[in-house]
Amino acid sequence: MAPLTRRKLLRSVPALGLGAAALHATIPHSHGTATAAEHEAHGTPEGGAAAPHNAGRGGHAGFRGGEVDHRANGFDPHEIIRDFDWGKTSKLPDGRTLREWTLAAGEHEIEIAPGVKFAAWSYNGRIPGPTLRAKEGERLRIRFFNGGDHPHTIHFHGIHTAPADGVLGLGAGEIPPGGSTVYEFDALPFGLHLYHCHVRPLAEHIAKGLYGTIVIDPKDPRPKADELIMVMNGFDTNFDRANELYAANTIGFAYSDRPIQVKRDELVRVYLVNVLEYDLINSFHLHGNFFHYFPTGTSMQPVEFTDTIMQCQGQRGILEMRFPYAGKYMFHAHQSEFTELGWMGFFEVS
Ligand SMILES: [Cu+2]
Repeated sequence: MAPLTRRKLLRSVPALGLGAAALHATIPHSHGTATAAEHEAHGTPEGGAAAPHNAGRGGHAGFRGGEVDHRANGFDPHEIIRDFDWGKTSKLPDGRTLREWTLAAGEHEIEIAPGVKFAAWSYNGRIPGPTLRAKEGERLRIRFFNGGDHPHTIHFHGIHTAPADGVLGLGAGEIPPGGSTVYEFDALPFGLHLYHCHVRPLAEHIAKGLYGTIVIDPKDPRPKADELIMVMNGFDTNFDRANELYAANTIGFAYSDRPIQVKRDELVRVYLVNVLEYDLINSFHLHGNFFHYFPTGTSMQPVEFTDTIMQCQGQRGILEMRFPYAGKYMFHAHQSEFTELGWMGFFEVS
């Protein structure tokens, strides 16, 4: 008999609450306390199960049983969201700017939901990795050190030479444990790009957490805004190549527990990237407002004014919005299943 999976349970159980015991038994968890799936099941009002302690969320599902220990994880989604790493700059003989970073791959256990541990791989100890920020046309140099127990690389999206591509058989190829290399290329084209490990099995190397974003500002910069980075991801906690948890910036419900503070009428710019493995499509839906959408951020002209966009893995885009009214406005994947398993949050407009 084929093993019972979360997906099959979601299909076969009309109300999540009824499936709580089965989910608890199915999804491995490291602690004696309730799993995220169980929290989820109990917290779903439609399930008619125990009343959620997070009723303050307006009836939306969440994880019970405390908060993730961000300090133990070594990163906090509330800091990652506004953390852009401009690197270290110097001048090249031809007058151009050289911008440099050091990225190290490593392996460490993180808590992705209260009491749910995950054996993660990361760049610089955080998931997503640092959000690198540069200006169009600069020279970029990234020193890579592999501090993990498996071969890894960094494959950057962008326009560059073959040896800088970070794949097997080109340039330094796969970097063995303890090894290092340097990736160097021009910051082109302007826009929003991603980087990730490109060692096979690729799905595992990405799903473990080896990815991040690079933002290249156009020479004629975008208007001043409150800028946010959101990397849509998920975690396969029982290695069945299906995700049990979904999030923006790794920790499900983080921006529901503590909404993102923004100002009324101020321009908000969201750099949105989808790195989600195992699911074909991800999406972003905003409540109470619309946004302009710039796919890949490679044009200054938006292609759409909408409240919902979708991205397959590797797709990304810039969202620009202003909130005309104060209050709390939800955002989430419009796949309800992802929402209920962590990918949702709030903007709090003051
Ligand atoms: Cu890797």
